[in-house]
Amino acid sequence: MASAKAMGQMEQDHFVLKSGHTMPAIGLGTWRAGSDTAQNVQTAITEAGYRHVDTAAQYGVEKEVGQGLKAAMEAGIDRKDLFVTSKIWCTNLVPERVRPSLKNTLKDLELDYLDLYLIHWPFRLKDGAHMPPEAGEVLEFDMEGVWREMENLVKDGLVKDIGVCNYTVTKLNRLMQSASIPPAMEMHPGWKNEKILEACKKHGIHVTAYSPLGSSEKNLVHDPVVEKVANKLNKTPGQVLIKWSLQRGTSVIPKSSKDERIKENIQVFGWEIPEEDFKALCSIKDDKRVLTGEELFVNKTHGPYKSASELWDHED
Ligand code: NDP
Ligand code: 1BO
Ligand code: 1BO
Repeated sequence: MASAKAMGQMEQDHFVLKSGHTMPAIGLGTWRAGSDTAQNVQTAITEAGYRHVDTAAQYGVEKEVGQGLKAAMEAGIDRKDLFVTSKIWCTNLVPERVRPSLKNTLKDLELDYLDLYLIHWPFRLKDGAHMPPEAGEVLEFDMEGVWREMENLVKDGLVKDIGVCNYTVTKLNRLMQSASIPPAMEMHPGWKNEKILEACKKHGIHVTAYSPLGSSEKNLVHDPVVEKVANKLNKTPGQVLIKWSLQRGTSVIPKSSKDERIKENIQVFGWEIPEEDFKALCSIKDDKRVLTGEELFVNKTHGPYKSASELWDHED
């Protein structure tokens, strides 16, 4: 189990990726960010001090994120001081669609490069696939071919780093020859995801924890253990959950559409969760993922994936 002082990274407000590039430890999440996204991004950067924003083509808010970034840059923030992540969606996971997808994302974000481009999920969907997918809508995914095209984006300076999300140890091992793979995985005390974290650590690969508060569905801010630790440390439950992720050595991308929470969620430096409280948080029941992928990729009758367990290579 990760210790309270994972890799001595306690007070670090950034991580250095294998490529040598720096990723700010706290990023603003933008999934289901809603109509105030542009304003939220601007506030996060210009008022709360965020320098990292996580988005995705599939979130449908890249244009709004772009407006927020633009406003922040007009207010004097340099592009080079920002870390912007986006993700390629499952319908575009064929080598010839990688570059056009990135180009669309850059156009919507009004940027000329991304700091990090991620494979959103390691499954390919047919255009217009249903939820759950109908027969024949989950297609074969040429993981190596797509990855080679992602590497070409790095070579051409369109993207600084590339990475993956929602991978298993099995799938990660397939990509292990590649130099730099920062993955994003669901991680919070209610889903610690130890196996992939340990596998990445072993290979020196940095991990970002997504849904660090347990997302909307399993929000852990009212968990009694989290509340108890928060009261003891005179912090909010959200801050305790975010700090827990940082102390495991992961960067973290909490989402909020509320200015006061956006500000609260980055006030996590200059203090620490003591070992005993960290352990208490780790003992919260490690139930199951919030994001199982089932509704996106499982067709119980026709497959190719007939259960969530198959999506995760039976590692859960
Ligand atoms: P989070 O764990 O960040 O939780 C967000 C929820 O918590 C919202 O309902 C938000 O409400 C609420 N919240 C935020 N701050 C606080 C606080 N301080 N106190 C109490 N409640 C709070 O969930 P997400 O699933 O959004 O994950 C974060 C980000 O990770 C995503 O937005 C996305 O960018 C990324 N992600 C990536 C995935 C991938 O496959 N790569 C998958 C899932 C997420 P409100 O907005 O009203 O404040
Ligand atoms: C459907 C996208 C899940 C959050 O990244
Ligand atoms: C892999 C990291 C995602 C951060 O935005």
